[in-house]
Amino acid sequence: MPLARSLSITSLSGLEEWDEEFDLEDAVLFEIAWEVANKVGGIYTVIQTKARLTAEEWGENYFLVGPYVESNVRTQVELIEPTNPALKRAIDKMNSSGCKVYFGRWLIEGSPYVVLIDVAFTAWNLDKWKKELWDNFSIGVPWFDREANDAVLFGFLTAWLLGEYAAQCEEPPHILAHFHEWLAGLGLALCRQRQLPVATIFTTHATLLGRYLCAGSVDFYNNLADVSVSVCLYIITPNGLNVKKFSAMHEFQNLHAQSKNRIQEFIRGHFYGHLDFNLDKCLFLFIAGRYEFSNKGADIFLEALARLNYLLRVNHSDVTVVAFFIMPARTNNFNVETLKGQAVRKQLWDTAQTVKERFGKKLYESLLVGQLPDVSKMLSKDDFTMMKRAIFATQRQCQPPICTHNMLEDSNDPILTCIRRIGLFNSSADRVKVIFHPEFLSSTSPLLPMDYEEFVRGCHLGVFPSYYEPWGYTPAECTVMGIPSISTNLSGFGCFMEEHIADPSAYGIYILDRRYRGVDESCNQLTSYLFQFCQQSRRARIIQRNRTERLSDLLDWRYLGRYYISARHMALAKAFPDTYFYQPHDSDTAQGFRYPRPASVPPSPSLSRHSSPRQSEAEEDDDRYDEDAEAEKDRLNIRQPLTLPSKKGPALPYTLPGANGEK
Ligand code: G6P
Ligand code: 1S3
Repeated sequence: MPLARSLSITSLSGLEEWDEEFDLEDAVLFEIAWEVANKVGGIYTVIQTKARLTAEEWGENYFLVGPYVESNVRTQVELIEPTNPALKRAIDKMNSSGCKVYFGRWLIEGSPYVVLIDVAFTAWNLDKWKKELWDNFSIGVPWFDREANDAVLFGFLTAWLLGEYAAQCEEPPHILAHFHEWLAGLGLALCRQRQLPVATIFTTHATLLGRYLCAGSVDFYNNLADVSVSVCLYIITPNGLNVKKFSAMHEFQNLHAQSKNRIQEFIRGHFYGHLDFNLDKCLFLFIAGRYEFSNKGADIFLEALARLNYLLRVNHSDVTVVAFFIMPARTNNFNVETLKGQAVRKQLWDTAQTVKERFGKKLYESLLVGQLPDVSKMLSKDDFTMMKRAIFATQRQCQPPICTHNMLEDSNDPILTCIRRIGLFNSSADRVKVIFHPEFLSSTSPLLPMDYEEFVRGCHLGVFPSYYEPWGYTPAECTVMGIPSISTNLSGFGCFMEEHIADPSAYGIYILDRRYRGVDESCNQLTSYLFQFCQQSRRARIIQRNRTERLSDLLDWRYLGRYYISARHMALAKAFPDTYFYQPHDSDTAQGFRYPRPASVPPSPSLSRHSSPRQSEAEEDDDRYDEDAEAEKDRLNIRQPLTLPSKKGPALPYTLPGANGEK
């Protein structure tokens, strides 16, 4: 079996190099999660994007373990014979004992091996395993809770797999099992209880308890001390992404322009008959994610939009804001008015093309005979009739719709109810328009045929004012695409960026204070961020996007993967002290890394509050400037040492607010 070797992470355009001496010998890594090849939420993104780096370190000895879901396997997994002889024997043994376990390659970057377990096939064991759970751990599972039942089956089956694998190895194995979130957590408890020779890691993504507490009427953060939990935190592992680098440095700016054009096309259709605003001065804002109205901050975003609408109106701004809400809810498909909008736009386009062709033909014929055309005769009566009819079709008796779909619970829907209360109805006088798209985006949609990435690239600002957000991939995704975003100091992402960037807003990373301010104050802060953003010139936005994109290395797994790597090495050394020795990284001072303010931002603190780039009126719409010189200036200004982990133990990448008892 080929030996997996330890990994050396080289420098990422200036971020500190990191090299850990650690020979993995013959260790085998099983990474276990319900979201392996099975997209439910953010954990899928963690596993899927991290796979390449982990596969680079562990090679043939890396196995992801997840549930077998036929529709996913058909599109994402190539089933093959197990490559590792002991694993093959273990899988064969399980399959001859009433289980269905599959082996394959997950067709993503890094092509990791996957072991997929059909939990439903072994449901005959459920009662027995639930009893065992009660007898040994005093854990009772509700009778008909599908999610909990799946967790029981998955937990027992993964523990069975690990035990069987250990039994099939000729030499005493060095197994490392990494479990993600409670849905996989039972496997870990069973490994301990059965005393399997397995080093274990558990990663919580904090998906459940906090979410439910926050969504209730508990003032969560001010009452944290009263919540009875026993948590043993050890390493915080920030979530990374696979950062795509383009050979042309500013390709992402071109992609922004292309995607924005496509969103503008959609807007032309959606607002047909009411296109009384300048699309060139129109800014696209969006919020996206799981539909949790207050946890995700959709509530304060709407309130801030109402205030922004007022500010733009009283200041006679020529800017129009279109705010998209992309949050899936129960619907009966697209509504007629929305589909009609796109049909009307298409008809106008077709009419324009027909007239253009006729016009072009006449022009050509005239030039062929050596004459300049008589412009007054270039369009016929029929052409005018056709154009008038197309214009008549754009008449509309109602306002452009707020919601693109027929909602099943229209009258109780929190977003729609709030919109009714604040009165943002897409009227002509409103400078802020709202579009609620209660379905995730897809490139095959007849309405807005764009996938999520294309859509984000075309927007100007992502707004994620979450009240509960363990990490939050949405602003991170914006950052690596060079799109500014608003997050909060109650999200893992916001805290991480606040810790690592001296002046985050200068880089287009606005971090809202939802921890130390009341809701109304946070809402005012959000309104002022939005209003400031609307006042930026195009050139300022371009500069800001460049700065945002420059942060992407910080969010790359090639940089952030080190926390996972440290955790794995620590776990192996703890479980197998005779074979592995974990030497924490050679540094005493875990000062952490910080991006300084961009060189081009004025140093005065009063100005730094507005440190998004601002230009004079004359420069307003000039989108050409020396981007490379700007980038170079900032690059030279960056880079301070990052030291991880310290001798006393792994350095925390950042401290959660309140973690040191500060108020
Ligand atoms: C990119 C393109 C420019 C375009 C600009 C629009 O930078 O390269 O050609 O003018 O986007 O920016 P805006 O913020 O107005 O969408
Ligand atoms: C969780 O998924 P969620 O959307 O339920 O895990 C994600 C990955 O760690 C994290 O980004 C998110 O904040 C959590 O909430």
